[in-house]
Amino acid sequence: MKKVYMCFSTDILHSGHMNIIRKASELGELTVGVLTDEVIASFKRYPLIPLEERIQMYQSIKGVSNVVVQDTLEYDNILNKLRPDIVVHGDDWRTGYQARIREGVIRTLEKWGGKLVEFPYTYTPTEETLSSLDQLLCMPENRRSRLKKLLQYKPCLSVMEAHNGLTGLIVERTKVETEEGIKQFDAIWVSSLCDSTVKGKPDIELVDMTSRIGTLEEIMEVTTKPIILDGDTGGLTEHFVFNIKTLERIGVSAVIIEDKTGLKKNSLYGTNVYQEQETIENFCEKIRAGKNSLKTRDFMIIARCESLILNKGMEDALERCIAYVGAGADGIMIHSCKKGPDEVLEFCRRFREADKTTPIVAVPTTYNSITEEEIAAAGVNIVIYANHLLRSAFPAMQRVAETILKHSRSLEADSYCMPIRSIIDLIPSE
Ligand code: SPV
Ligand code: MG
Repeated sequence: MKKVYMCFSTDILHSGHMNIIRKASELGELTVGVLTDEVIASFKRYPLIPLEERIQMYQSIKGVSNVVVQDTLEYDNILNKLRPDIVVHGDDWRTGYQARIREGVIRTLEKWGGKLVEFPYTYTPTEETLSSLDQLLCMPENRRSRLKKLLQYKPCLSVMEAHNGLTGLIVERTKVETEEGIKQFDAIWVSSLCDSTVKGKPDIELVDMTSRIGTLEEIMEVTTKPIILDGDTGGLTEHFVFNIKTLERIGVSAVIIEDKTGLKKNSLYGTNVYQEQETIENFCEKIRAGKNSLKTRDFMIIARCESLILNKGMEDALERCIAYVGAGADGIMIHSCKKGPDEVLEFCRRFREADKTTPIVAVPTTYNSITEEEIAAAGVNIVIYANHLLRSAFPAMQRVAETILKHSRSLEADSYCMPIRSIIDLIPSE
């Protein structure tokens, strides 16, 4: 009997998968390879059903004789081990990064005269299927836990700011195809700067938590990705412990609080404005109180250190971050408003000498020539693009407003605007 191999990344089986499994099992003894959570997270969303359960799921399907784990996106290792006569796949993987994987399969099979059999991919999910999957993904408990899981499986997460439903949709849906696969943002940053600025308010904790939660709800309504909230200073500890419970309950994954006290101003002012840093002792107390008020292990409190912003030096930054982790912080954010990445890179190197595992967050707004790969190599686990959707929208809107004023009509501005049809199609009707 011929040995047949197929690999799956899906955690939701539909009739298209079942069809192809049935056809594959008719060719011989079928072994199904199940991709690890880590591999799946590297090229699409984090799986809803963990590896162990997916293995059981495939084991119970009629026609599947064996189930094995495939721990790379490429098939070479597993094929060399199993040496199947036939590999089966849908015929929908001939373009983009998948074409490279397909060619690898053909090359490896050639070594022992094996062949690739491709069946037409027959399934088009209905709107209902897609929307029920989205509804599952955005349930608070599913969304909340996903950031911690992603951190386990990806060396560095790419996070983009959103400040309302529309920008949330952009972060949710933007995808680009690269050599490595489909790239998309891993999570959403809800920035205090952007949330304040869109309301025409300064970034001084003037926009209160009720309003910030309104923004979060608006974004959550239309997205599924995990959310990191910029919690400013966290406010009074007595208020922080209440607010954090609300954030956890509604499905936010992490809050980042900064070690400032008094009237908080935006960090990108650097030392141009007066800013008081909180004592290590008081800030640690706030972290401890926050951690004690949590109900789940999913929610992360990330401590943001402003020592480099305030020119307090590297030693101060290191001492503080190590103390914050000691107080229970689930991650640290090191901020800098220098033009180059050197001080952040030095911080990461020295912090990693003392602490190999606590996630480091960086916000490369001013030192923006560094790539995600470079900053990840220094030990950073989360890169936040903190204000780019707002900063790109503002000049576009201003140009249109000026053009209309100048010409006393909108004709000249039309080429700067999205067609009406596209704007209507942007938002699903249900
Ligand atoms: C924000 O986005 O509100 C931040 C990051 O706190 S920064 O503006 O760089 O301080
Ligand atoms: Mg902020």
